[in-house]
Amino acid sequence: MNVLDKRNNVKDFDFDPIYKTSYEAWLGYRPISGGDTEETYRKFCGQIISLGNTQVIKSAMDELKRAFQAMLDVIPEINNTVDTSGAVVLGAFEEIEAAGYELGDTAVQLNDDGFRLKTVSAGDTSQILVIGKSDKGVLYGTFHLLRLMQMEAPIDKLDVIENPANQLRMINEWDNMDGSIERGYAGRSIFYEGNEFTNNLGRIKDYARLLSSIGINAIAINNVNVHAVETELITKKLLPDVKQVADIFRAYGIKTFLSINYASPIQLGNLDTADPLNEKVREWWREKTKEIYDYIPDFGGYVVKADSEHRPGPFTYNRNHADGANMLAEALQPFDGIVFWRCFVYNCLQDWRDRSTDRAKAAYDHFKPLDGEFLENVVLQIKNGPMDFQVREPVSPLFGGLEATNHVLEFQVTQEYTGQQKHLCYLIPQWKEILDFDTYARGEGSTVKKVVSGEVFGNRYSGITAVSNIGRDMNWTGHPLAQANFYGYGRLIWNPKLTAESISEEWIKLTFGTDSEVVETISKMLLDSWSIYESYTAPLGVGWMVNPSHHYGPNVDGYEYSVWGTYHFADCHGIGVDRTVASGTGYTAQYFPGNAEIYESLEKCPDELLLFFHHVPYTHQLKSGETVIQHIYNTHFEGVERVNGLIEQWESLKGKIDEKRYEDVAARLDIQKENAKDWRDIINTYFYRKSGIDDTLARTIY
Ligand code: GCV
Repeated sequence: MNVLDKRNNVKDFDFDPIYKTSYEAWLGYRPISGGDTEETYRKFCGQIISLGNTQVIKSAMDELKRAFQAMLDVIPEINNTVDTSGAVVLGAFEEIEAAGYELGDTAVQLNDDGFRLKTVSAGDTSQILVIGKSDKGVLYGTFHLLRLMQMEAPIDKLDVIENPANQLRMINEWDNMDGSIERGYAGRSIFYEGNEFTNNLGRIKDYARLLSSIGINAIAINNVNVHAVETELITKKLLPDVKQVADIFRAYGIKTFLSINYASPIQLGNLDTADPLNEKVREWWREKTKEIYDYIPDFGGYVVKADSEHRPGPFTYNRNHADGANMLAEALQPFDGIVFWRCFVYNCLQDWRDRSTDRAKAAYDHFKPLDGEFLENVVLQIKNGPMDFQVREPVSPLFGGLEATNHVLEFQVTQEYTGQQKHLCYLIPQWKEILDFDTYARGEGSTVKKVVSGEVFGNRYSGITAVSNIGRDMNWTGHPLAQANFYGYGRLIWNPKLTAESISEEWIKLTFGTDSEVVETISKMLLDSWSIYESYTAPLGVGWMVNPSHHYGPNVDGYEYSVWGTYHFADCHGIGVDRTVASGTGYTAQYFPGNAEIYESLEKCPDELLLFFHHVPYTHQLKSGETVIQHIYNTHFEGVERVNGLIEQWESLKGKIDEKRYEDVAARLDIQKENAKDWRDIINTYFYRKSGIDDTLARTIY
């Protein structure tokens, strides 16, 4: 089938069978392998009893039908009244209880998006109840059930209750309407082309299925850098298209948000100001917001990047971020909408000669003083680290620091600084470290995961968002194994207690099947990959060292003498950024004492962050016993060897993976190897020349 989009001539769905496994990702629904498992499954799958009739429940039903047909070759009967024969029964708590099932205290055990899966048996027949607190819970429960079935888990005595830890579970698209994606590494946008919507509704629906299968419930469909054309997304010209997309996402329990241009009152409203305290500006936003809700009654709200990287914002009018965010929040408030206001605010026109300005301090310096001044429907959006999604950086001190303001954490699934989906870099272990980090905000145990889930401060709105890694490539993510980051992101933010190991195992079984050699090999590759990537790129937490602008590949001084505030300060004696209170920029003081003391101290600072916090001589001895310079040489030589190891592991799976995905991964690993060699040789040579210190193992350095 080859459907060409009428408007933009964009291929919607080029389902050459060769792409089938790549495209279907973890929702491939392979046939069940037979035996007892299949026997048990057949007892349930002949009938779906749907006790609710919302769009979301219909989506759950469609998914079950699709899956049962593919996994068991059964077309289930659909009913909406209860009988006693085998079935999967779908419904919200009240609906299932009203149908006569005994559910005990299920209702109190479920939070808004939670669900319970329960097998009830009577005589020879059994039914599986998929009970949601709401219809969204039913959908999430359905996907959970299908996950268990695809992994061939027993379901004859199920009694599972799942509640998401985070209530806002969001994804941010950085798609532009010209069809490009800022920091996108998987082809062009599925949403836009040629400054119009693509009308690739089938593709967008499949994206919605993938998102809801991992529990995502909110999406911002355009880049936070809102250019001229995208500014018009909130006008009559484009709102009908936005509505069409929002309709698709709604059926999967996902709310649609738009990134907006802070200067819209000037650019769209012909006002001469966007001053947040100007009554005409406020009125303009109220009217505009009302107009959006006329099209999309459950519109989520706005995402705003203001006063950051040349985007307009309240600073132009000598107002602060609370003034700007509150103005929008007030307009959204009658509709229960929220505004995500990003904290990625720093001076991007810094003078590299000025050692007193520290980009890492900026977000906290801007937002901590405003804590408590934001309206309740303002949600500050904070990147996981103080810089910008580096392979290694500390956790942003705003987590724990903000006590009286709703906020979410922002991850980057797209691999801007972690190999751009050419390198294998499974990010779940990194995100787990971040979520497990203890902020000490309310004493020991105030981990980031508890802060962002609202547990520590009791926030009304809280959760996690992330920059998407998908595009129009038939496998969604460019690198077939980068699907694991997309999948893992959703699973982890639903339940941050899941281990990286269990998430990878689940993803592999769903995506490639349950063969133990395949599962073990890919799992090992994934779990090692972040550390491998780190080993051959910027050392010891110093960050960057990438080519300017596109950020791919090594360039040690790429940003050293530039305006962006990202420096390593290497000279012939040493390297690193002194961020101590004692002698540096004072950044360490932004943490609670439990962390501040560790980061401030050269002795206590963990090796992996040493150069983020301290400037040290190349001969400084790490806790590992190596000197800094020898560590640099060793890790960079080892890094390339470890990439060779990845290649060998993958080659051991030849014949066990379908050819298309096998070849796609093999090709990416070759690229990774060549690029890792560049990193190794450029970094080692640079530091050898700077320091004049030989490698103790006398390996080749140029
Ligand atoms: C969308 C980094 C990226 C930019 C991105 C920005 C942001 O600077 O390189 O592409 O812009 O972060 O998060 O706003």
